[in-house]
Amino acid sequence: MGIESLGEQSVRVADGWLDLTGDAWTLRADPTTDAWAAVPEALRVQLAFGIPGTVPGCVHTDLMAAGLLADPYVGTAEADQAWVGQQTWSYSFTLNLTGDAEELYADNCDLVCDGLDTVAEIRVNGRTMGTSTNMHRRNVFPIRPNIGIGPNHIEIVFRPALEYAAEMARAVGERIHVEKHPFNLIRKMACNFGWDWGPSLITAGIWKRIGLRSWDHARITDVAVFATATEDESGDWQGNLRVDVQIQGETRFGAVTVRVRGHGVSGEVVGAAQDWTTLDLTLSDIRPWWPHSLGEQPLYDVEVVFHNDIRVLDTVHKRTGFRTVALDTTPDADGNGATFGLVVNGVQIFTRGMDWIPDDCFPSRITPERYRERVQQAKDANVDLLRVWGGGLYEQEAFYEACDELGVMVWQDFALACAAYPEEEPFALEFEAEARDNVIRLSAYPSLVVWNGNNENLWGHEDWGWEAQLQGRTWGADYYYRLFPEIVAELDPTRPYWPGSPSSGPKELYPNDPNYGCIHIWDVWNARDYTCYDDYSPRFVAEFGYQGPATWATWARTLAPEDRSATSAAMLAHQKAAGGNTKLNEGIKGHLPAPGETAEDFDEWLFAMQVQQARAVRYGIERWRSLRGRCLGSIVWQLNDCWPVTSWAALDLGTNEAGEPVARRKPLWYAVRSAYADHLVTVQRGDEGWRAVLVNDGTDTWATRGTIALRTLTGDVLWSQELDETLAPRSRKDVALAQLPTSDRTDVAIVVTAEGAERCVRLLVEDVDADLPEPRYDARVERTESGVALTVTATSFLRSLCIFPDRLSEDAWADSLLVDLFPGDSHTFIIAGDIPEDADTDAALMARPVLRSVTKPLTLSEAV
Ligand code: BMA
Repeated sequence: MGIESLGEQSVRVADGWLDLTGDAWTLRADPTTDAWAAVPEALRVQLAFGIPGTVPGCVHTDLMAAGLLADPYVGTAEADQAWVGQQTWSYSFTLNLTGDAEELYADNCDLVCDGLDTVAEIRVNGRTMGTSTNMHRRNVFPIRPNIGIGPNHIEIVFRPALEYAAEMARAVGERIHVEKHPFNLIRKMACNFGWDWGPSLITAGIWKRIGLRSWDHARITDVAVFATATEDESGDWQGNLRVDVQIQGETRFGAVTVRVRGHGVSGEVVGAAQDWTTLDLTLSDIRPWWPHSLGEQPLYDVEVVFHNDIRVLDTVHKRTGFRTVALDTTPDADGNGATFGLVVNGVQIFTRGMDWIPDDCFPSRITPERYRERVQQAKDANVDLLRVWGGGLYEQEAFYEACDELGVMVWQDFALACAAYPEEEPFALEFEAEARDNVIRLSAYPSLVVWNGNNENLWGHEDWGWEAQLQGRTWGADYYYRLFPEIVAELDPTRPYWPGSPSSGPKELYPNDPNYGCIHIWDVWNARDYTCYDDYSPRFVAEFGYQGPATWATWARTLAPEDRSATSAAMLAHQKAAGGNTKLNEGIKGHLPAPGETAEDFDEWLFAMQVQQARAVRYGIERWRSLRGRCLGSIVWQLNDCWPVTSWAALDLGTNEAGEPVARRKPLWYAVRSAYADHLVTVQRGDEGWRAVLVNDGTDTWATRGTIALRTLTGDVLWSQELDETLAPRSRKDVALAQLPTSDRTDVAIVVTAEGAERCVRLLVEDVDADLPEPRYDARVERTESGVALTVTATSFLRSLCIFPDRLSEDAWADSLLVDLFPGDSHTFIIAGDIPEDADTDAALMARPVLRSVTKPLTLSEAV
């Protein structure tokens, strides 16, 4: 048949693609609207005449690039920028077509827009070609009859998002939502309007790829790829591939060939072309795709060629991996609950997850490298699943590509969160279109393992008084219980669907029931102490979390020196949670010495609140893993941030000297890494007193020896028992303590050491009540190939020893944090980054505020 081989890249050959991304666009504001009065006077002339526009991009990033808008991430700048979101903006481009332009000779020429944010009208040479009101879907506008030789004016006009939402409120009635703005009345990333960790920066622009595609007769419009794996009796894996190809135009005499290859195997199947052509292919001896916690991530190239006997008409390339995913929801024998666990290639796993939010308020500036770095940071913290939260996006391709390559599973929410959503038109059609679009778009990625109906909308309807306020209006139930599951079943039968996070499954069951499905736990943080995690015995926790401030280096670029205190106006502008600081202050009581809130206390405040955050989340994870079996998943709210803020995130988002984004690790990131390690040792306090729990989520048997001891903080061993346990893969074991401490002694800790796991040190009382001595230690700094090595040898008990090298060099970070040392113990921190080599720096590395541990009070000076 002579089909050209196209190599690895996803390229089209048989039709013309003219890329329109780049910086040749012009951005203008419309001076004839009422909102124009809000535009700062100094900017009016420029904005009416036009400034350079970049695509993909948005108005905010273009204004910043032109020097017309302060960085909203710094200080209180966000507060003065509401005018941006209120304007009508246009992006325009002049396309010069010469007489031999392919676009003019093809039968069809389409303007393909992968993402328009949001209320857009598309004009070509002054004529309206179409509109779009949904940021989450792709648009294709046929424009062939409207272009000609010479200059062609392409213009996309964006109306203000809130104006459109107000129109929708008049048309279908208001609906209850959290936060200030009615994000539920427009199909735009919800958190763009402000969230309890994010600013309100209402964007507009062409946020994804745009281009012109010219084609004759017929073209491929969509390709869906579904790859599953089955193991035969001899342990060989078979790959099953289904490819659905949608073709627009003339299919007669055409054929579709699908070729798959990789890792030494290849296969091919040919079928007659139809509007929708479905081809199945079975491959033997494939290597299955696994999450990184279970194995490797072999990926296979899939080439889809639409052709006739004479030539190739269109080609699409995809990449996939073979694996079978399922949700185990087997009912309990007593009928009072059900399992809820992910099963990959037949293996039931305990999910070690984190929730993912958009990595920037301006998603168009998230590069593939940045996605990859963020997913790598998650993987490095032993995270094997990211839940893409419904108040954000169906992410860009590079996110899923990184997850595929790094073995991080994705739980994808449909993009609805914390609100009632109307079921009337135009919404019903938009939801259907966006669901179809994204289910197909993301089909090939093996990392994507679950589709989920929404975030907290079922719970809100049940528990937050929505039912009364709705007065019979629609709220989205039809989407979660009918539309989305029907679309997933029709277009992607290889993936499980769950109605919501949280949800117990069937409509009749209370959505946040700990005996069923997935739950969210938010009374801890909002109202209760974190030890109340012990009151829960859930099946799967899809959200729980605790706030803590960003790192010092991130604040240093966000706050002027005089604003660096817990309660400055600028700092509070970066604390978006209702009563956030009060909850921090209340929550720390009884655990850690409460820090002051003045500028002098800023170091103490950051340290104490960050340690509290890390401990609270670690406490929760250890509880869920200690229940392994009944509980099969933990998803921490949240991995990342979209700007510099005090939030639930483990990674903050700041910038470096070059203005590049940097996600610095907060102490929580280290705590998650420890708590999610394959081998976990934890000490839990139950009704019968204390017990040690060993958990093995590794792929191999874990045979371990060690001791369980009661030690004084001065280092004496009061009693100890031997530990000698063998744990099968994916199992846990309770180990009773031979002697139980009789009272809550303030001077002792239960210490469990087990080969192959991090040592567990559990004080019997909280730090505020413990006899924490004044810290004493020896320290030494060495320069090694892997970085600066700081070795600390304790001469007194050191509690939660941390090093914050970002105090000395903003890009520096340590390999470990939050270490407990008994007298005589040593620990070496390896510090990466640009640390100056001089005596003053060495001295600084060995003392507060760079090196520090929990003391009573926190302000106590720490001796070297
Ligand atoms: C849940 C999430 C988010 C929120 C978080 C912290 O409601 O789904 O909406 O940011 O809690 O409050």
